[in-house]
Amino acid sequence: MVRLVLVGPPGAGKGTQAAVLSEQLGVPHISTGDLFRANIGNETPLGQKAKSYMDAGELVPDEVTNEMVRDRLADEDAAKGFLLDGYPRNTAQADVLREMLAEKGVELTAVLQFDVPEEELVKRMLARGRSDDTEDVIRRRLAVYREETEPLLSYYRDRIIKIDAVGSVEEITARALDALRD
Ligand code: B4P
Repeated sequence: MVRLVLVGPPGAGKGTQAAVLSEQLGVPHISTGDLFRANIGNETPLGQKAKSYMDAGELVPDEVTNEMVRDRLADEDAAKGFLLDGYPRNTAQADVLREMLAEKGVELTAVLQFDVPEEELVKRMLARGRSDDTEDVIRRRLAVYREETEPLLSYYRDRIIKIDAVGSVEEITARALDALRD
């Protein structure tokens, strides 16, 4: 049973790899970005709260995000392990996750850090062209990553595994699976 977190800057390919890895490892892929986008698409109150933050490249407030993840982790399929993609994104969220897991008597297995140079990130996101992938919003998301999310690298120093995430999707999956086997 694996309980993994994927950390990396926006556009690093967390969502791309999480989809493949969750299938290979047989655990659900839980993406806070996808959950927010589904709520926005369905015009739920949660989606209405999240939209303005996402459009501006800011993090959605922790209370909203943490409750959404708490509900998702309570689903039956998450009892057999999970792959969290895009959560936690700051140390306050990481503290809440640690408490949620402690209540279940478990811990994270590992944290995979996806490493990609900034020019490559911008290129990938501009090519993806999601509504929050304009140049200004991308720059803001990168700044938020450096300020808010990068501190997680030392927070999780005892279980972090750094993956070179430049290369083909298949190469990166193979690197991640190899690293998890070591
Ligand atoms: P996310 O949905 O998490 O998206 P992301 O970080 O921008 O992208 P990701 O790293 O998953 O890259 P992808 O695989 O798509 O976040 C969006 C927003 O949601 C945040 O800005 C924030 O507002 C909010 N949010 C989410 N979680 C939150 C939280 N915990 N707290 C608060 N707010 C939160 O790949 C990017 C592109 O690269 C794709 O086009 C892909 O095809 C391409 N690509 C992938 N792998 C490649 C490779 N190997 N080579 C070339 N291109 C590749």
